Amino acid sequence: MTQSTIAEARARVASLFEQSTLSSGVYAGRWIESKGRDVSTCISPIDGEIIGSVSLAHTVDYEEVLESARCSAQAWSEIPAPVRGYAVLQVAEELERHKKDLGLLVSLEVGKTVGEGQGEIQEMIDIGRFAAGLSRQLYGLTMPSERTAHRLQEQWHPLGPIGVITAFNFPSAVWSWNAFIAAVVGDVTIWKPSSDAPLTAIAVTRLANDVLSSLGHPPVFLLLCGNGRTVGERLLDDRRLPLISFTGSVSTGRHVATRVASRLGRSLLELGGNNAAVVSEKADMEMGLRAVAFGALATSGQRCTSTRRLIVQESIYRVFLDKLTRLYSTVGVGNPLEANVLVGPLINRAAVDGYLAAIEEAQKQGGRLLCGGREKDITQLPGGFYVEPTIIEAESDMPILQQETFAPILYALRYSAFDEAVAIHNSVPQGLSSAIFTTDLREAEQFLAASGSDCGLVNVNTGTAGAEIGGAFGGEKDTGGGRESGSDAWKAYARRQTACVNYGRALPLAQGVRFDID
Ligand code: UN1
Repeated sequence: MTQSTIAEARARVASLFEQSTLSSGVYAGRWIESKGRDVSTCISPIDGEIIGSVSLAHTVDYEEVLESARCSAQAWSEIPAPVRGYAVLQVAEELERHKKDLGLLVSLEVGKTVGEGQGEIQEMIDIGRFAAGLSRQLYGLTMPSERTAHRLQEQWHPLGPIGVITAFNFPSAVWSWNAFIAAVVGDVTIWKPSSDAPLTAIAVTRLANDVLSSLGHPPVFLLLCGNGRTVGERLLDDRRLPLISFTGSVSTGRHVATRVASRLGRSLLELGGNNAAVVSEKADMEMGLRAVAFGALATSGQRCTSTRRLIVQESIYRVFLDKLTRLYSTVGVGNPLEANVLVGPLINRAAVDGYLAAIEEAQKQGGRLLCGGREKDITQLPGGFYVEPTIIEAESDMPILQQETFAPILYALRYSAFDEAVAIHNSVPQGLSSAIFTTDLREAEQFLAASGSDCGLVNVNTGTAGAEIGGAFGGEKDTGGGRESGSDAWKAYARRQTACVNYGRALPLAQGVRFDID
C-alpha cells in the first residue's frame, strides 16, 4: 500500500518534467543547461528516497537571469495591465489543469498530505484569479489641488525586476502571492526557492512561462535555484532589484532586512509566527478543538501560521485538554499520500532534531508532556522524518515559549481573567496570526480591538492557520511587518508616483509662496 502510493505519485509527477533524472534549476528565459553546474539531490521526506536532482546556478547564470529580467521588464511594463492580468489568468487555468499532479509533487517533495498539496495549488489558482481582477483596479487617488488649473494625482508604476525568496513549507503558493500580483503590476520576478523544494518551483516555472510564451509574452517568471550563500546573498546586494520579498525565519529575515536596507532597497518580510489560540469558557468547545487540532497539526506544524500556544480559561482547561489529547491519539501520522493520514513527515533530519531539542528544553524549563514527544518510526518508511504530535503543559514565563519551533508542538497554558489571556497572547516577539474561540461578543470584540491581539491576522471562532488569499497576509513585530497576497498588498510591488500637472497659464506656487522674479 505505502510503496504503491509513493510509486504512483512519482509516476504521475514525472509528466511535469522534461527529463526524469536531472532538471535545470535555472530559467533565464531559457533553461540553462546542467553541464558543468553543481547538482543538488532532492530527497522526499516521506521515505528519504531520491526523487530527482537539480542543477544549480553558476555565477554566469546569475548574470544571464538578471539580464533576461531586465529585458522582460522593459517589454512587460509596456503591456497594458489588463492584458497582463489576462495572461496571469491563463496561467492560473493551466495550473488548475495540472492541479492533481502538481499537488502530488508538493506532497512528495515536502511531505504535505494529498489534500494540503492540492490546497497549495488551489491557493495559486485563487491568487491568479484575484490578480487578474486586480489588473483592472490598480487605482491611484486623485486629490484636489490647492492651486488653480492644477491636477494632482498618483499613479502606480512597475518596480522592474524583483527578487522573491521562498521557504519550503509553501513551496509554490507563497511565490504566486508575490509573482502573480507583481506580474499584473508590471514587474518581473526572479525566484529563489528553498533548497528543500526546487522541483515544485521548476514545474511551476515551466508551466507559467509556457503559457506566457504561447500568448506571445516575454518570460516574466524567472528561476534561480542555488544555495543561500551564493545566489541568496547576491540577490540581497543587487541594486538592480528594488524589492526583495523574503519568507523564512526571523534570524535570516533580520539579515535580509539589514542587507537590503544598506543599499536602500525595500524588503517585504514574512517571518516567523508563534501563534496562539485563546479558548474562553464561553467557546463552542467542539469548534475550538477541531480548529486547534488543524492549526497545530496541519503541515505537521510547519506553517508560519501554525498554532503553537493554546491559552485556555481555567474552568474548562482540564476538560478541553483531555478532549484534545484524545483527539491527538486518533490522528493518523505517516505517509501523507495515504487517505487516513493527517500528519506527514517533517522536512528533514534537522527539523526532527529541532523538535527533539525543543521538547527536551521545554521539559527542563518545567513543561509537562501530555502526549507525543518522540520520533516516530514508520516501519515501511524507515528513511522518513516522522515525529509524534506533542502537547506540553507550560507556564507562561518559560523562555521556550518565546521561540518558534517548526514542528507539531503545542504548549498549553491556562488563564483566569480575560485580560490575562490577552497579555499572555501578546507576550512573544512574533506577531503573525491569532485566534479566539468564544461566543461572547464582548470578548470577541476586545480581542479584535487595538488593545487586543497585536498580530497581523486575527481570527474569531476559526483557527490561526489557513488564511484566505483575499486578505493581506503578514504580521507585526518580529514577523517583519510585510503584507502579501490580497487586499491592497499589490502596492508593495509598485512605485508610487505623485503627478502634478499645471494646465493653466500662470505659475501659482504651493503654500501661497511668492517668488516674483521681475
Ligand atoms: C506560510 O506558512 O508561510 O494561512 C503561509 C495559511 C496559508 C499560508 C501559510 N494559507 O496557513
